[in-house]
Amino acid sequence: MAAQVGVIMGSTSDWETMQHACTVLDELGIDYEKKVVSAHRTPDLMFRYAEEAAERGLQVIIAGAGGAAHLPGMVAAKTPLPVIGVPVQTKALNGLDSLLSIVQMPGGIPVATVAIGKAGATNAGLLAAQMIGATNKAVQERVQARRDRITAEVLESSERL
Ligand code: RP5
Repeated sequence: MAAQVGVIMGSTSDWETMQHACTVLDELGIDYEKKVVSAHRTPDLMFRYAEEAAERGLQVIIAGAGGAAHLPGMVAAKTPLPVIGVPVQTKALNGLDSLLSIVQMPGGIPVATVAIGKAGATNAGLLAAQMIGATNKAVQERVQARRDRITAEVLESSERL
């Protein structure tokens, strides 16, 4: 089946973080593609990717980057699709640089920004699934089943204290 979600990242070094978005999409049976697209190192590819994403059938883009993290915002500027931005944790500034670069978009071009690092990537996968689930009952039910499982695990772990 054609990919519904595009997972892009500025560098292969971002994969350690971005794999967590893909794990969630795998778990929920959502088709996705993954690719390195860099705002600074492959700017022409970035514009082409963003411009063609909607007509290729993608429904959501998850974009992760670190440092001067321009990828999510620039992609958002060139596509009508919702873009979820994942701030990758950096060594120099712990990802605060990535977070501020991604979250502080000017009014008019939104990027749905999640937390720094693994939790953010996981939530980006879930958020993409929830967006698709708004018009796809089966996906929505799988997201709910995942939540129910987490709730049961927490209640059970509390019993073991
Ligand atoms: C950003 O620069 C990437 O998103 C990555 O987080 C960061 C460092 O990239 P590498 O030097 O590891 O390729 O564009």
